[in-house]
Amino acid sequence: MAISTSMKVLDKLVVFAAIALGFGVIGTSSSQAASINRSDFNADAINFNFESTAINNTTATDGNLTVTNGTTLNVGSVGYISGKSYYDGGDSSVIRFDFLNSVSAFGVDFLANNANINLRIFDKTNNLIDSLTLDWTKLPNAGFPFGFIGLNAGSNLIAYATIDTPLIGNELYIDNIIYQTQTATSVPEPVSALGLLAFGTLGAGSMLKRKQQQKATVKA
Ligand SMILES: [Ca+2]
Ligand SMILES: [Ca+2]
Repeated sequence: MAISTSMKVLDKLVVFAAIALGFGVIGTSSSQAASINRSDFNADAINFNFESTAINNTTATDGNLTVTNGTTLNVGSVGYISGKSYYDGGDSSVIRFDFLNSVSAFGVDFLANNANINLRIFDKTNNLIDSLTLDWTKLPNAGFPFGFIGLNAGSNLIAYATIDTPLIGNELYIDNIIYQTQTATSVPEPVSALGLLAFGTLGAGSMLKRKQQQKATVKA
């Protein structure tokens, strides 16, 4: 009786701990996310400009990134858009970017109709990490304002992203996608390296001791 009651309490504690942990992770990723400029991406960030995609293709991919829910078109150079770009299709579709391997930061150039531009980044369990909306009235080229929009999650959490405006039809072209993963730049600290060395020495020492004991046993 007592055991089953304490088991039930334990079960509840585990559930509470799991919920607390889940909220903690979402909270951290949200607070870490921030807008990012193209110039703030790493030198080795990957660029995708749609030039390798066939005109009228609804899917554009570089292997890791796949863009869907629109069409590849050649509209020439307007703002930052040049050569082939990707158009949302003149309907209510929302352009989506899926990453095979999650990335830490993502951004894209856009050419939009007169409407605010919204970028959202999600993790692989469909949690919204962050959302960024740009005010079109503060962008150049009234009529079809253009600019760059990007979000930095701080770590490799971005599994997919979406870009859209509140308009339906003739609303959004994108080009020059840039994304990066956060590379592990940390090196082992001297203290932990020393600790490992000490552990290794201890291990070797006790092995030697064991061998000596074994020898002693054989002799006896
Ligand atoms: Ca292009
Ligand atoms: Ca749309």
